[in-house]
Amino acid sequence: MAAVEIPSAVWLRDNCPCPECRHPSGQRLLDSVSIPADLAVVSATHRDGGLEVAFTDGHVSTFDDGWLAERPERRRVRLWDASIAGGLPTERFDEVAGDGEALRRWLTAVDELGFAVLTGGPTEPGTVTRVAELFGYVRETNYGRLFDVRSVIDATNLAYTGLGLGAHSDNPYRDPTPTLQLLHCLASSAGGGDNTLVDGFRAAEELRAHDRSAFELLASTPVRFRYRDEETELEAERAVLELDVEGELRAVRFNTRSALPPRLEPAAMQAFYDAYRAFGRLLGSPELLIRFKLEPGDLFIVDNERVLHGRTGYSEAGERHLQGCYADRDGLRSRLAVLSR
Ligand code: NM2
Ligand code: OGA
Ligand code: ZN
Ligand code: ZN
Repeated sequence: MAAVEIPSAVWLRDNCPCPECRHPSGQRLLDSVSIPADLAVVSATHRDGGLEVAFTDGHVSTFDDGWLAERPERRRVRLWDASIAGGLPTERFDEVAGDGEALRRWLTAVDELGFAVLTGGPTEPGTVTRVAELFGYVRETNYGRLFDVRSVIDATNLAYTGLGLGAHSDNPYRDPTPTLQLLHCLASSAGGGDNTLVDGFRAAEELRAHDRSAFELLASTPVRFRYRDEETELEAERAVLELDVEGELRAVRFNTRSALPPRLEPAAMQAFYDAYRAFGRLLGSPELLIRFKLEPGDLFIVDNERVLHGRTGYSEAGERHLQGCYADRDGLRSRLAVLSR
């Protein structure tokens, strides 16, 4: 008899796989809360690769050894820096649109690196939402189901000017913040307008390693973000660095355009700006940042809670026109998981 460690009786009873306790859909029929605290195991017998357990409530369950040994896998996060520039995660539009394996590779890059590029696509308006629909659902916002990024008169957002934009995440003033952003290039004959990307998690880890108190300050100081125009008023408060229960990075939110003035005590103010400056400098550092020019038909997608994007300024001569949309990461991960089955 192999030695299989028996976890708590309540846990075993709660996770009984028999048809009385589990619906064929995989959902639990048994009410976990109704299991008495004093439930005990009467006997446990190992046979045929499984463990048969009898409980004091009269129920008998059989657990597969392999299932008992399973541990949830941690998601693979691959931090990157400017040295990735020679080999950007890139797929061809036609392949990703037509073939599950190319789509799976593309989505894997987004999942692990927080961004990916698609080249050789059409320059037809609306392509960006078509790409989002390959893996999930478009997240409609006040900017529309998709939005045109080009220079306009009376711009309501700096994105709609020819100005350069430093590394930022979009819509930190929204709750919840969209977790994915796609940008598709329709025209790029204007001089300038290169795109930039930086791994916010990589920059934050650098800060954690070299200036722990700055890191902790950015993870614990709430920052309010706001966007306002004629028919919209959005506001949300979040730390620049958000950590999960294990202290691992969960999200980075950085957008100097829409951050409201911090209202801190004078001593805290200085420390906050020092930390903010240190992080902002890392986000702009040539060791971490990549820069590339989208050709008409090209597109990139970023995990908007991890990889920050920006652009260099561009001239009014020639044309630069992108279309963007938002989507959610859960849909992408679901599609990736199904493709990986
Ligand atoms: N646009 C491009 O989050 C932001 O305000 C950045 C977003 C206007 C949808 C720009
Ligand atoms: C945006 C943005 C970058 C660009 O629209 O959110 O950051 O390349 N645009 O114009
Ligand atoms: Zn059962
Ligand atoms: Zn943006």
